[in-house]
Amino acid sequence: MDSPSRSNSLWKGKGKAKATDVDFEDLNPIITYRHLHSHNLSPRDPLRAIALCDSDAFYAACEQMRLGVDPAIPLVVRQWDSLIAVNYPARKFGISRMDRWDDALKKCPELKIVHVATYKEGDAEPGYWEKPDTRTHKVSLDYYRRESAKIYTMFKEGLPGAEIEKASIDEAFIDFTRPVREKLLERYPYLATVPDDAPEGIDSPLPPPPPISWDGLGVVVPIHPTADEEEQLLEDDNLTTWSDVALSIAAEMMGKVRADIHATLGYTLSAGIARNKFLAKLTASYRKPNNQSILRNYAIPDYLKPMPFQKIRFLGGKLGEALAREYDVKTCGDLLPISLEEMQRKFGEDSIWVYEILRGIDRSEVKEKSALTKSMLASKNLAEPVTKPSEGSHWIRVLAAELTLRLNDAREQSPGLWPKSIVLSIRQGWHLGRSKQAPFPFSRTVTADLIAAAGDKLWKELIGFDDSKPLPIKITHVGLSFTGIASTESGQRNIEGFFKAPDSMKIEERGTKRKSSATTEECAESTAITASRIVKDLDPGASSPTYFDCGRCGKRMSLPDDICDAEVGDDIKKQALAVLHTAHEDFHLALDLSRMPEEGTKTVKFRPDPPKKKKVRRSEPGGIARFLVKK
Ligand code: DCP
Ligand code: CA
Ligand code: CA
Repeated sequence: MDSPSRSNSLWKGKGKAKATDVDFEDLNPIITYRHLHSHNLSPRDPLRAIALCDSDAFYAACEQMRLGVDPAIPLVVRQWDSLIAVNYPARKFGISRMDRWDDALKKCPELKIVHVATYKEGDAEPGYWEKPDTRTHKVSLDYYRRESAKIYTMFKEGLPGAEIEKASIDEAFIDFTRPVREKLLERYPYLATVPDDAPEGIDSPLPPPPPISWDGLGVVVPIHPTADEEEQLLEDDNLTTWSDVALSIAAEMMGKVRADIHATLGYTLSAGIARNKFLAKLTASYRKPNNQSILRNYAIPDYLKPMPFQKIRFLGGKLGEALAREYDVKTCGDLLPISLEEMQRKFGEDSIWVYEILRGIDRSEVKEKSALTKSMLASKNLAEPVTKPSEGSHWIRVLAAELTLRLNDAREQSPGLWPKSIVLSIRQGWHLGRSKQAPFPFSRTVTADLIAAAGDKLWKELIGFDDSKPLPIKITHVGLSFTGIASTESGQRNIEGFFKAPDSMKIEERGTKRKSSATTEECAESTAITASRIVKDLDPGASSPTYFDCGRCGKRMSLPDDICDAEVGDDIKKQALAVLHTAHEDFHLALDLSRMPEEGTKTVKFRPDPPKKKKVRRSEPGGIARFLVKK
């Protein structure tokens, strides 16, 4: 091990910081003892090591494990006529998610096709049916959610000290900075104390890093992809930085957990490891499947420059289109000559983040989401709209079965969990919607009958069951949800009380004309709650952009990053937006109810609250906000 006595000549290393490009001048920042010893690890920390870990062909892998099928056999997961997951052996036949199941079968006659599980009325558990029908069945992703939770638990247990943010059903960001820091100090103990002769004390730069080997740590993205192998090796030796050391330790840790998950659960995962979330995500798909790729700081410029910027998350939508149109360009490199001032003049102050992303800078944090889901939504887009009031019961039973299973799953983890309210929402298209909400009384056991009865009661109050009366709207979407899920508090009424109550509250919605006192912060919280959930209720096939403006609070609600992502199809975005819409409405309803006296005992027509002092901005957003809203 190196000793501190080496330090005499070490300070010369300081001058080595070598920017390969004026646009990328922070590739080898000076790292001091203060950085290393700081307890507050900020996103500006020069030794950050972040990974994005994504399961390979996730739903297909889940089905392959469930059925005990050989992983070399081509397998796809079907949802109605579309494919939602294609394993890697099937991809070799040119099959992709864009194919219909019958076209895929033509490409590979021995293809194993598994239809995703569905709920059928009257069944407590989803099942795998021979011929599920979208007119009567509802897709269930419960099995994938459970497998996803197992993977997440293995991340948590296998990576103590790391911050883990579940980003979608099959991926998570992992911030390795803290555990890497500990390992650095353990492995290079001479870093633990500032040498007496350090010229600037704790602000002195660290001594030059030791040589490291990348062997067995994954695929290292080359600094100059066009250089020949020998040149690349030479570069590797000459350009090792402490950031590389940090990334290599993170890669070691990541590799171990991926191997453990594979050995225990059978899933293969791919990871990207880099200095920030944006680059980690981009690097994760460098070599799939079952691989991890490492993007050293010096490799950032040549990796980013040829990348079509519209492939980058956030830039896949309108903003990307506007940039491409404005400057007639395609790649990140093409946009580098645009000055920050120019960009801000055209796209607003906030476009500094685009400017920075193009230079490989992203300071967003890896944040663990609250373990507790505060709401649960089961919803269905109806291929055939409900045309008679009596048709409601069927869907309520189907949705109730899903909520039962999910609430029971959650209660296995935390037995005291109970929702405050149950909400029924119906919608016609995008603008006409109605919801009705009631407190959900406590009962020791959760059954589908119990939930369906509560749902029926809401339906009865909202629509009725009299087929001779016309429906108020053509119902194309039905949602049943629980809100305010928390550990049970005393004082909740029991179930009998619920059914004796005179009437639950009624709130009607007319397009976007409603107003309320909900603050944008509250709405933001609602998005955070729903964001993690949206991915779980996907059902390809509806229509919309990637955001909507809430008519009540003026807040623009955008889809979470992983949905806006280029790899997610448009149909999924549309569906996800429908879920976000309903969930956001539910949030407002819950808020209204929480502010009303005498919970749940009378019918209340919604009245706008008096105007608040602090006005919610409703005007059309300008600058970059025209294209997106940062979350
Ligand atoms: N999914 C879906 N519909 C989509 C996209 C995804 O239902 N349009 C579901 C099925 C996928 C899972 O989400 O298995 C994860 O999505 P990914 O985009 O990560 O794709 P895969 O995991 O299937 O493949 P890859 O190995 O490319 O990550
Ligand atoms: Ca995946
Ligand atoms: Ca994914």
